[in-house]
Amino acid sequence: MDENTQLANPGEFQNVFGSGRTAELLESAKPFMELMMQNECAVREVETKLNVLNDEFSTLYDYNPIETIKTRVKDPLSIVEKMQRKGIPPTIENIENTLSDIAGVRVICSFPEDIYAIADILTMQDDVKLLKRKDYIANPKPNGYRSLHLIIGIPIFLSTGKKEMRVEVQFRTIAMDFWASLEHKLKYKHNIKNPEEIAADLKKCADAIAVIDDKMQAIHNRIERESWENDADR
Ligand code: 0O2
Repeated sequence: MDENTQLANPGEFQNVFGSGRTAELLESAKPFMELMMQNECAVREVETKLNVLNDEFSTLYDYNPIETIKTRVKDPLSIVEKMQRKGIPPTIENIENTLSDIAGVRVICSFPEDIYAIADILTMQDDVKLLKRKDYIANPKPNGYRSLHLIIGIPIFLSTGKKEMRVEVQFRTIAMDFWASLEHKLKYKHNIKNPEEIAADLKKCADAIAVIDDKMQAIHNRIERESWENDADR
């Protein structure tokens, strides 16, 4: 258990769950659990769509554009913290209307061109709505962060009918993901002597990674082209 998830006073747990109101408390948490379940389902829908595309590419072209798919549903504490940061009371209705990143899918591709190809194919599907697109690859953040972010609307089918869910889909190359994981650590370590120096080093790495990603793309394209030409000559 990390320091964020520790109860301020361990006795609180006893007070809450030993108060004879356990059933009532669990009942009142049901709408929130329902929201989390629906977001789990939305994440699974998107993951399945991406796996289908990857399988199709693998069968037709002997090529996997997607290296890895990581999924997560934002944890309840982070949801409440984000609502507090925005100054909005964390009711179910407010959470649903405000947050677009409760359901998150991260798609790790080998090459930058795969990112745009898979993002386009996904958003062209007729049950997927593109709600927002932020291209931090074409326009990197000042710290060097690069990724393509989409917010998509996708239906899930419940016993009561269809419900449209929002899912944040982040696309990155393997190298961009490697960088973002390390950079993310910097945000949560508060006992570092020279964070500015590390941030400057990370920025240099991000720029070097962008150059390498482009070079790897060019080599990959050349291999594909030459092997295709050789096959055509035979
Ligand atoms: P977690 O734990 O990854 O979910 P918004 O969500 O729209 O209110 P914002 O900043 O406009 O906030 O969203 P944006 O820019 O689309 O970024 C949201 C997510 O992208 C972040 O989620 C990170 O996952 C990732 N991200 C954005 N900028 C950076 C960055 O500079 N470094 C790294 N490592 N990741 C970044 P969360 O909510 O921060 O956390």
